[in-house]
Amino acid sequence: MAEKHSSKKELKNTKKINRILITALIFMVLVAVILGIALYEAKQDKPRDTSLTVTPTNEPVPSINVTQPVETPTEAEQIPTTAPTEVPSEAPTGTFVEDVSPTPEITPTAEVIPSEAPTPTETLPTETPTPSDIPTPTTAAPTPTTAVPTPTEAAATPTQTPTTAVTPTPTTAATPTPTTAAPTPTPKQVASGTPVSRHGRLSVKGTRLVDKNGKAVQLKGVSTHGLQWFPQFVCKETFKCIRDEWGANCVRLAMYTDEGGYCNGADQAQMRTLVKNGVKYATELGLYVIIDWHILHDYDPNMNKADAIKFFDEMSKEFAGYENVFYEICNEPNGGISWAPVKSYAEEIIPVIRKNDPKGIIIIGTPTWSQDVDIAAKDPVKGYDNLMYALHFYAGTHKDNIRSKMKTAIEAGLPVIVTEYGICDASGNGACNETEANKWVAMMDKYGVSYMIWNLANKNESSSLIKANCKKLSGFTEADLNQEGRWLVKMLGGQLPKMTEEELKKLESDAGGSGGGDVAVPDGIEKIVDQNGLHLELTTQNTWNEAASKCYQFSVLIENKNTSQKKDWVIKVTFNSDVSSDNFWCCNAKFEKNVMTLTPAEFNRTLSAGAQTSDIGLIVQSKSLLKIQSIEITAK
Ligand code: IDC
Repeated sequence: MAEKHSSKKELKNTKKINRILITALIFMVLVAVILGIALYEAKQDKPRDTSLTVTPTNEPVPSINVTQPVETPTEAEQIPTTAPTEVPSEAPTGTFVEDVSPTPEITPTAEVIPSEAPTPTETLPTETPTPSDIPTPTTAAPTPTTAVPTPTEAAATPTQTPTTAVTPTPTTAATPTPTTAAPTPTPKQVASGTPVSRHGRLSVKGTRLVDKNGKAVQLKGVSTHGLQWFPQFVCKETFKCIRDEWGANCVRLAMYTDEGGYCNGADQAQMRTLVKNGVKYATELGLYVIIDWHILHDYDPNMNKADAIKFFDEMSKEFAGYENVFYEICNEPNGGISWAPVKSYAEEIIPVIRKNDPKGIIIIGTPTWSQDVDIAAKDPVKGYDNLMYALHFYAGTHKDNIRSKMKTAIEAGLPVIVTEYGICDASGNGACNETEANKWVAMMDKYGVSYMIWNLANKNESSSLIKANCKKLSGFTEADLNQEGRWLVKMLGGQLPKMTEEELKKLESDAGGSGGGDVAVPDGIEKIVDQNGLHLELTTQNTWNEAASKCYQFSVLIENKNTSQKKDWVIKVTFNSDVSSDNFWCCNAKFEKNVMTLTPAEFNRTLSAGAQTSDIGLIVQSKSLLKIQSIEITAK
């Protein structure tokens, strides 16, 4: 039984082992099958990566990629400018293998490269490309904003100077803000050098200025305002601007003697330095320069003659060797002073200058605010070369009557120079009269007369070229200039309307000759009255016929002889006949039939004890010869 039991047990064990073996065999077969499949598959399959979009190939780039360069410089300036159609050789080429969005790396760059990307030649300023200026493809191409030449860059070189001194043509303005259309005419022609380098020392031949070659020249320039008030414009930057941007060839330095000027409180050494600096700047820039002893309220040049002698002695010693310096020995004698004392003053000053500077041109002022050139012409200073005589006008006030004086003087052989003029009225203020100014320019050009405009400053008055709110010293735009300044730039640029031959002839015949036909000055028209402690002088400066009218130019002087201040003076003049006027300065004037009433301008309203006012003037018209019936002066 035990054996039976044991063999049963053995049989059971054997079966168990067999089952295990079979299971193991099956497992191994399974493993082998799986491994086989795996190996097979490993042999057959490729790795998959669905994110990959480009398969590198060595194929040529399809055309689609040519228009969309695959290189993506982030900055426009990194783009080679020579050939946006060429793909750099190192650039990865590629083909789209799946319809997937391009990754940032291959974003088409067309929007980065401006489609009209400027080529190097387009972006260069057009005037003078030199090979070294042209950007090479390897250097950064200029971006359109910096590369497009601005008008300023395109402007002609600032060293350009007027074509000839006869008709200076300004260069294009190198103003900093050309978009505001500065009144800067384009040059027709550009001459090299400066006015002085072209023309050298000027001299007087007959009635004209001629250059070193004997060729007639005209100075067309600008006068400063009183140096004691506006010294800042004695400045090389400003002088360069008036030469290059406006086309002037001369500057006048107006050194006032009175009104806080050289003989009336100014630091004389400082003033002389300022004048010398002005001459220095003008000389460095090749401009002609006039040193003006600017008498005005001190109406008789003999008043400050001793100072004048010392001043001109020093100046002519200093500038004897200069080719560009003129001496103007007295701005405007006035106050009724006649030619004789002015002439005798000139005869004292001229030898002082001549002893030092034998060649410099000397300009002599004439009576009646430098209007009486016709009178000087009858009795000019003798014994010296290179003398000229000043004629001044303000186009709002002085018209045919003064043009007639100019014509008369020149026809009598007097060399006339307009060292000062304005296009407003004689007060330096009031409305500008461009029609009359244009007539003046036509006449002066016809006779070859030189002219310097009043004034290079920014005072709040019509005769200041620059607006009061403009603090610049150069680069003036149209908006920076007053009407007179804008007119000047046009005029110097040769842009005034041209006169026809007939118009010129009429102009000359209107100016007549010999003073335009004097009307007799009626008896008693010069009046001196003393009333209410006020001394009044009403003087006839000039008389002439104009159309059917008789014209009388009066000057008025008032002195307060009271011991107290007086203000709001009123002068009432009753004539024998009806009178009218649209030309008065430094006062207000009303006309009712035959009564003329004069009242003050703002600046001469108040007269302190002992004070005088003398710049008042007016031109009265009447149909008949005038006589004064009565005059009265009152004040508060
Ligand atoms: C004027 C100035 C003005 C100043 C006045 C008095 O424009 O600002 O207050 O002188 O000094 C002249 C003179 C010139 C005058 C000018 C205008 O030569 O000095 O300037 N003028 O009145 N003569 C006729 C007119």
